[in-house]
Amino acid sequence: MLKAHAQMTAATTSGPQTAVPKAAVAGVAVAGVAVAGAAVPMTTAQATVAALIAHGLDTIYALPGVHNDVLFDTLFKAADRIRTVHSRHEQGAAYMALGAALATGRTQAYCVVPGPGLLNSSAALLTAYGTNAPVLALIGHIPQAAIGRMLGHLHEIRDQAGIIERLVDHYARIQTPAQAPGLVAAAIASMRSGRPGPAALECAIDVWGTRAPVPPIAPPAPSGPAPLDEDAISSAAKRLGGAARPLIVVGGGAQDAAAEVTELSRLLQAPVLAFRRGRGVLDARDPLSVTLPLGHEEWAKADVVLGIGTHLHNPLNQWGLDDDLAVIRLDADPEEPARFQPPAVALVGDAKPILRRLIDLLPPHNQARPSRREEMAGRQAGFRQELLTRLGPQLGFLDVIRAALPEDGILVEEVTQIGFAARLAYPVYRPRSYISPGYQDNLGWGFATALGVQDARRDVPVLAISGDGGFMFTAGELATAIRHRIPLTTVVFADGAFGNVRRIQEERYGNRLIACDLANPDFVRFAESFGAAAERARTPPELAAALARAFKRRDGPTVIEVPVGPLPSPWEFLRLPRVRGRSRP
Ligand SMILES: Cc1ncc(C[n+]2csc(CCOP(=O)(O)OP(=O)(O)O)c2C)c(N)n1
Ligand SMILES: [Mg+2]
Repeated sequence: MLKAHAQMTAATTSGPQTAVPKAAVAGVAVAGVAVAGAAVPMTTAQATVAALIAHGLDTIYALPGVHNDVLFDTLFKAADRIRTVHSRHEQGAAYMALGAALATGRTQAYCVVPGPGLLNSSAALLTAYGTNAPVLALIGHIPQAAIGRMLGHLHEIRDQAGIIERLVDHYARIQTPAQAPGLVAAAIASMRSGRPGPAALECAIDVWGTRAPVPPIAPPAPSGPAPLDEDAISSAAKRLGGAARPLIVVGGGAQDAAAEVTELSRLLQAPVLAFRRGRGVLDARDPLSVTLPLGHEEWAKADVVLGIGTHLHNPLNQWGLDDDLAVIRLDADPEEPARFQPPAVALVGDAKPILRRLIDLLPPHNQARPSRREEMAGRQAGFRQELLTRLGPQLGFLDVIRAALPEDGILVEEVTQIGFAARLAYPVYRPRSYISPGYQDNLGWGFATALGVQDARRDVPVLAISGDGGFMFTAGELATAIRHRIPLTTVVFADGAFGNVRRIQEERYGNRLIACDLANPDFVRFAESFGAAAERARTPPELAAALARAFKRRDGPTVIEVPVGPLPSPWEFLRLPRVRGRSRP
């Protein structure tokens, strides 16, 4: 459901964001961007940029064009407060904003021209929606008076607003300078309230330069703690405390509640299952931290499950439910808990304060529990052995990647054989250090998203893994990495195929291979031609040596090509059978 269609509204308050730069709100000019102490004449572009700065944004990922020239000229003048990082294709700009948002948890923005620019960025916007990432899209428009008239203006697209509104929950068009700060504030507030996610603001080519008095640009008011539903939390505490075999399942919505999830897991001796976006919430070195297969075994035996910030897609849709399993849902989106079927208890709001209260209320209800650490450590060892037997080649590479990346190094995965195996076997130690596309699983997201991750987290090494298929979706952004000196390391596993598709055709379609073989460039020479460092590694030890060299370079990108043959299928570990009663469509 749409949160808002705020085309004509101009709200003036906003939700929480990062620290507010003082100079942006002190009533002084900020590098050519006037920031109001009292209503002062400003252009729409100036008011918009000042509002972005006031909300703590320090970067905008962008690809320019005539519709946004005035905005870019304003960004030029504000360059000491907000960096403009330009990409080579709009999908690159939007994926970079997405990566920066997923890595930091903070609002990030991108700006593109209307029509084709918007559409070029749309897969990233879709993935921002799917991963609940606070990505603000600033989208240009044809002249205000011509909107909707189909007069054939440059980049005109029928019902641009309607298209955007299908992609994001909050959309508005800025039509005057005075509206801009309020609309920016409302967009950012909407991205951080309820289910977080992207928002979009449009502005017409002739409106960016319109000048008019703009009221003071307020920094976002700090929002107080949301009220807690004591009854629901207490009921959850009773059920969890009384559970013989509790299980916790975490998704992306639990990333900022790692300490609470860890404490709850210890109190309940409950395993914590994460598939993609919940990885790292419980440190993988904790034996109670499980991926799909062990989580599937636990689901079969659990009597109470607590799902935190997750759709519970695999368990509910594939593994099944019965009356012996009580499902408690904690979600920021009030509509989520009952979507599949009404839960035993619904907890709505931010995971962190709700879990903190749950932990306070739990002890009187919690039964004495023997430690499960030894049992789980034994099962983890058995599972690792099984994976080594079945997916040995993938694990060989993943092991050297884990050893090379420091504890807080970030892995950005892709829809590729090594990526699938990473979901099962790559140990994640910290929240936000494993970046996954979630349920969109859109091929080609990885490299450009990882550029945004590395751009926003210049303090840690970031590693992108791609297949040869996925890498080529955005490989041109190597030029962006060079231009903006982004020290990302990318490992391209080249099997000369859309390998996953190819294997399905071999196994399920009588080996009738179609549209799955790839003609590749020499990835080393390709990367070098951009000015990137590049090398080829054929074995895990060679990859280890190449990664050590790559992580020492901090002034530009490295591409490592790893030629591989067909890799063993991970799907027996990912598509797991129904283990409980009825399953629902
Ligand atoms: C946007 C998008 N298009 C198509 C697909 C379908 N798809 C899933 S995996 C895959 C092949 C991946 O090839 P590659 O990146 O080389 O990885 P490999 O399986 O060979 O390791 C395709 C085409 C998808 N998931 N997303
Ligand atoms: Mg491939």
